[in-house]
This record gives sequence, C-alpha cells and structure tokens, in this order.
Amino acid sequence: MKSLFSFFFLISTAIADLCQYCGCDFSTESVTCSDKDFLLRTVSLLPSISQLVLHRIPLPHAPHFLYHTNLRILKINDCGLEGLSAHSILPLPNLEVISFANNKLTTLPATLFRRQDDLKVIDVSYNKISDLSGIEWILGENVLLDALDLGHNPIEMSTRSTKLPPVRQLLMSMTNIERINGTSIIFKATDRCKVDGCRVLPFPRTESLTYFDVADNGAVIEASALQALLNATHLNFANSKLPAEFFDWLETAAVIHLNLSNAQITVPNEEWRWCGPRLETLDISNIHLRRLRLNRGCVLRKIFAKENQLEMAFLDTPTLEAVYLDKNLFSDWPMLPMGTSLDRLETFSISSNLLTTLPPGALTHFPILQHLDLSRNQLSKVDFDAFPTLGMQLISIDLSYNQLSVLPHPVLPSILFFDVSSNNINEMSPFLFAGMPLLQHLKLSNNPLIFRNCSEKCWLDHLDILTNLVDLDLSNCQLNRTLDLSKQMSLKSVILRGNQLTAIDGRHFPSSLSMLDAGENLIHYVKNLTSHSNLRELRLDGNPLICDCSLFEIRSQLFNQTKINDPQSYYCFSSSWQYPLLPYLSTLKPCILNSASSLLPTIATAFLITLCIIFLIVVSILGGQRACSSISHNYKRLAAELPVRL
Ligand SMILES: *[C@@H]1O[C@H](CO)[C@@H](O)[C@H](O)[C@H]1NC(C)=O
Ligand SMILES: *[C@@H]1O[C@H](CO)[C@@H](O)[C@H](O)[C@H]1NC(C)=O
Ligand SMILES: *[C@@H]1O[C@H](CO)[C@@H](O)[C@H](O)[C@H]1NC(C)=O
Ligand SMILES: *[C@@H]1O[C@H](CO)[C@@H](O)[C@H](O)[C@H]1NC(C)=O
Ligand SMILES: *[C@@H]1O[C@H](CO)[C@@H](O)[C@H](O)[C@H]1NC(C)=O
Ligand SMILES: *[C@@H]1O[C@H](CO)[C@@H](O)[C@H](O)[C@H]1NC(C)=O
Ligand SMILES: CC(=O)N[C@H]1CO[C@H](CO)[C@@H](O)[C@@H]1O
Repeated sequence: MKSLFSFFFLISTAIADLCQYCGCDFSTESVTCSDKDFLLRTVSLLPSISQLVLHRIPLPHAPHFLYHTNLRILKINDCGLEGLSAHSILPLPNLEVISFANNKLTTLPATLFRRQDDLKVIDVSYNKISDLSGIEWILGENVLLDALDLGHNPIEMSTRSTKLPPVRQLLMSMTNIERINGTSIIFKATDRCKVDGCRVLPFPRTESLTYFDVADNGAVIEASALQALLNATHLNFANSKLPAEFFDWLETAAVIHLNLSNAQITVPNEEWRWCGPRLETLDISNIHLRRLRLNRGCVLRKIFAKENQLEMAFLDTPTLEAVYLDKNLFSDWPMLPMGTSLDRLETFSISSNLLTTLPPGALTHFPILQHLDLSRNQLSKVDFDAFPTLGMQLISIDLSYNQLSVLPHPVLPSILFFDVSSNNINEMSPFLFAGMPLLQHLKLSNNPLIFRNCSEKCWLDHLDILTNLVDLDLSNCQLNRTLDLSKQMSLKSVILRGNQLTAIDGRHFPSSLSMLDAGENLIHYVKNLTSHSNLRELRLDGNPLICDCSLFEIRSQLFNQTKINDPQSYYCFSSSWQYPLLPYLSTLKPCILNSASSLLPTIATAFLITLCIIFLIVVSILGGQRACSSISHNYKRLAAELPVRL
C-alpha cells in the first residue's frame, strides 16, 4: 500500500520525519531516499542541504520543489520519471549537477534548465529521449558544461539548427548514431525521419571537447571526424568503424585514454604496433589481432588486449602498469626482450589462454607485480624458479582451472589471495603456507586428490600458520577428516560443500566465523555452535541430519536459508524415516535435560515402530510385496512433504 506524504521540513521538528523515511547526513549536507514506496509530492528542504538523491521511489511526475538556493546536486534515478515540466526545477536556481538517469523521459521541455546559470553536469542517460531538436533552448546562455550524458537513448530526430551547448565531456554511447564526420553526428534513419536533414546534430564547439564517448553505436567514424577530435584526450570508439587513416592520426593525436574494443578496423598484418604520443590507456580487445608489439618509445600505462588471437607479445614499454591479455591463444609465456624489466607493472592478467608451463624466471622481470591471473590455462607445471626468491610483492595469484598436480612453495611475504581451485593437486607441501604469512583468502576447492596423503601426516595440520586467514574454500575435495580451524581467529567464511564430513563441531571453528557452508556432506549432527554469535549464515542442505533437539541451537540460522522449505534440500532422519526439516524445526523444543533428550528419541522410535507395524499390516492386507525391512539407515534423498518410509 502506498502512503501519501507531503514533506515540509522548514521547522526542525520535521527533520525527524524526513530522516525517518530518508537517510540524512548532515556532515555532507545530503539527503538520500532510496527504495521507498511512498508518493512524494512536495519537497522542501532545510536551508543547509546541498544534495538530494531520490532513488527507486515511484515518481512518474517530478515532485514540486520549494524555493531553495543552496541545493547544488539533484539526482532522481530509477524512479520511473515520465514527465518534467518547464517549471519543474525553476525553484532550484543554483544547481550544478542534475541527474535524471534511468527513467522514462521522452523529451526535455524547452527552457527546463534556463535558470541554472552554474550548471556543470547534466545526465539524462538511460531514458527514452528520441528528439533533440530544441535542446539549445533548454539551457541558459553562456553556460559551459563539464559533462552532458545522453547515452542509451533511442535518438531519432535532430536538425541542423540544433545546437548542443559548449561541453567538455559528451557521452553518446548507444544513441543510434550512424556516422560522425568533421562537422556533425548523423543518427540512423527511421520511419520518423529518413532524410539527413532531420537526423543531423552539429558538433558542439570541438576546441572545448576533451571527452567523447560514442561507444556501442556501430557508428562509422569518418577521417574528418578524427581531425576534428585531434585535441580530445578521452575517446571511446568501442564498436565503431574506423577509417584507414586512423593509424596516422593516432601518431599525432592528443588522446590519452583510447577505447577501440570491438571496433571494426583493418590492422595491417594483424599486428598492433601503434602508440599515440600521449597515449596512456588503450583498449584493443576483440579486434582480431595476432601479434602485439609495444615499443620503448611508448608511454602506455594500461593495455587491454583481451579476446584476440594473440600468440605473441613483445612488451618493451617500461611505463606499463597493467597488462590484460586474457582470452587469447598464448601457448608460451610472453618473454620480455633482453634487458627489459617492467619495473612499474602491478597487474598481469593472462587467463583463458593455452599456457602449459610457467617457465623459470617468468616473473623475475616484474619486480613490483601485485596481481597475477593465470586462471583457465592448461598449466601442468609451475617451475620452482618461476618466482624470484626474494622481494616479490604479489598480493593475489589466481591459478584456478588449470591442471596442476604439485605446487611450488615460493616465499610470498605480501600475498593475501591465493586461488588454486579446480586443479588436480595431489601433493601439498607442508611448507607451502610458511611462505605466505599474511594470507587471507585461500581457495582450494575442486581438487579431489588434495587429501590423498592425509591418512598419516597432513598438510592441513600446518594451516595454523595462517593466522590472518579470513576465508577458506575446500568444497568438493573429498574431505573426510576433522578439520580444526579454531586457531584461525580472523576466519569469517568457510566453504566445505560437497565433501564427506559426518559431523560439524563448533569447537573446531573460531568465534569470528560468520558463514559456514557445509551443504552436500554426510553430516548427522551439528554441535557446539551456540557460542558462535557472529554466525549469520549456516548452510546444511543435502545432509542426512538426525532429527534431534540439538538442531534447536541452529534453528534461527536454518530458518534464514532460502531453501529451508524445500524438503529435497533440508530434511532429517528419525529412525529410518525421512522428514522435511522445516515442519520439524517449527515444533522443536530445546534440549533441557539429558535424560529427557535421551528419552525423546526412544519415544519417537517406539512411535515409529508402531507406525511401521501398522503400515506392514496395511501393506499385507493390500497384497503388497514390500516389507518393513530396511531399518538400517539408507540416506537417500526423497521428495516429500510428509514423512515417508525409506
Ligand atoms: C557531414 O555530414 C552532413 C550531413 O550529411 C553534411 O551536411 C556535412 O557537410 C558533412 N560534413 C563533412 C565535413 O563532411
Ligand atoms: C588543437 O589545439 C591547437 C593548439 O591548442 C589548436 O591550434 C587547434 O586549432 C586545435 N584543433 C582542434 C581540431 O581543435
Ligand atoms: C571500452 O568500452 C567498452 C564499451 O563501452 C567497455 O565495456 C570497456 O570496459 C571499455 N574499456 C575500458 C578499458 O574501459
Ligand atoms: C603421497 O602418496 C603417494 C602415493 O600414495 C606417494 O607416492 C607420495 O610419495 C606421497 N607423498 C608424500 C609427500 O607423502
Ligand atoms: C577418508 O578417505 C580416504 C580415501 O579418500 C580413505 O582412505 C580413508 O580411510 C577415509 N577416512 C575415513 C575416516 O573415512
Ligand atoms: C538472517 O538474514 C538476515 C538478512 O539476510 C540477516 O540480517 C540476519 O542477521 C540473519 N539472521 C540470522 C539469525 O542469521
Ligand atoms: C563447549 C561445549 O559446548 N562442549 C560440548 C560440545 O558437544 C559435546 C557433545 O554434544 C558436549 O559434551 C560438550 O559439552
């Protein structure tokens, strides 16, 4: 039910009302209303408030604002706003930032922003605006905008006399642009407008334009447009068609951040070897490259070259900080030219390639590397000398989805994140963790042989060293021994799903634990978890739990599980009967006395045997063949709303 509110916050006693429904932060002088189901009619704010954010509140029409001179930032996002009137924000003359993104606006009324002389940013992206004619009347005179975001609007109409205000950043991704030349943006022809004259938008003054985003239009960028954009520093041409003159242009252009991902461009010899004189960030993902050559003269800092067919990379650019080569065809580790060392490289990502080994010295020339992603390759060997012996600053290593059976144990004094899940590890050195004193996130899931040698001495017994461990994933590892993590005092999340554990004993987990996933095991009992007050999430689906009063202590966590009312996920056994867990828990009483708790199952068993006998009689009367024979526990999953016989 929608309730109707009119907010009048002129007197301080009303602040409480506002803050009851919306978040008020007086240190930043902002008011935020989010995910509320009330109808906002009139907005009157305390004089000090300078920022108002309305998010996901049903507002088909703009609310009525009372005169307010201090408000600088107004955001109405995802509110289903359909219409604005020319007077909607007249009472807010000093706005600098306006965002109506993510609504259902079809037009912007003429003179909408006429009174806002200090306006800097207008964001009307993700609306349904189709007609830009008249946009020049919307703003006051002499306004120089910092940013105008028209992105994700189905623009169809615009005329030669349509003049965009001078703007530094113009964002027009997904706006139906057909082509861009040196003077105009031309939208795609539609039924409403077929000839050029009604779908052409003259460029705003290009001297001031520094940021231009026309991504995902499939637009043809003509050579004259590139010349007009010679001084722009941020260009997003993702998914555009670029002319052959592009490479010559790039050698002289001022561009610093350039995005060419998914662009249609013919790269000679399928080898990328260009760098603009100031180019720092370059995205050349998915443009059908086979080779990548980055020379010494480049000042590139970040390169994204994902989803190509790269087999070779020549990286001789010492300014590089991040290199992304994921989803290519590298079968050999990209070696650096002799004498090159990437002294600034912090991130190196080469996941989803065809690498089979990490050779000796692979990481020697990346002295400050922090993030290494080698996941989803075919690595069967990581050479012991791949890591330099000293001074590695690695923070995260992802080796998941490879074919490793053995791990090296380099000394990684700063490592926080280590993922070797989905490999075939069958031997773990007990010394592995000694070299990772700060490790917080350890993922070893889907290594079915990882406990193979654990019958006598087990690497698991050396986990104690990892005193900073925060989360541990050992799912699907055929774990069947008890795991004592009680000394990991920082541990918050443990995933043991899909193993062969038969019990969970809270004494083996620290009190810091907030999430334990032990689904799909062979667990009968869960004990001693009452003192784990931080435990918010406990997953036990797919376990043959015993219907027992000890379940009472984890009742609140179980009730919180989304699958708790699914009897195929949560069930328990009493004698050989399987019950859906939810109805059982709903009537469960806590275990009070030992005698009582030992008596209850006896009574239950007696009751069940009686039932069984009655059932036998009924079955024999009906001439059935089945007998009440399987008293032994046979934990099969059954779909059942009512108790059923196994
Ligand atoms: C750009 O296209 C428009 C519309 O077709 C045309 O009027 C204009 O002369 C073109 N400008 C250049 C520089 O080609
Ligand atoms: C680029 O900048 C230079 C120097 O500031 C200026 O002379 C030139 O006209 C500008 N070019 C464009 C296309 O804005
Ligand atoms: C390049 O643009 C595409 C499409 O807008 C976007 O998905 C991608 O993240 C951008 N690349 C970078 C490095 O920002
Ligand atoms: C692990 O077990 C395999 C076979 O069971 C054996 O060959 C190997 O030496 C053992 N490794 C260690 C470190 O005990
Ligand atoms: C655990 O599993 C291994 C084989 O994976 C087996 O040799 C061992 O006996 C099992 N231990 C227990 C306690 O069931
Ligand atoms: C149940 O879930 C809610 C939200 O997911 C959480 O805030 C609450 O603390 C949980 N309660 C228990 C007892 O885990
Ligand atoms: C500390 C604690 O509660 N320990 C209990 C753990 O569970 C066993 C068996 O249920 C009890 O005997 C302990 O007292």
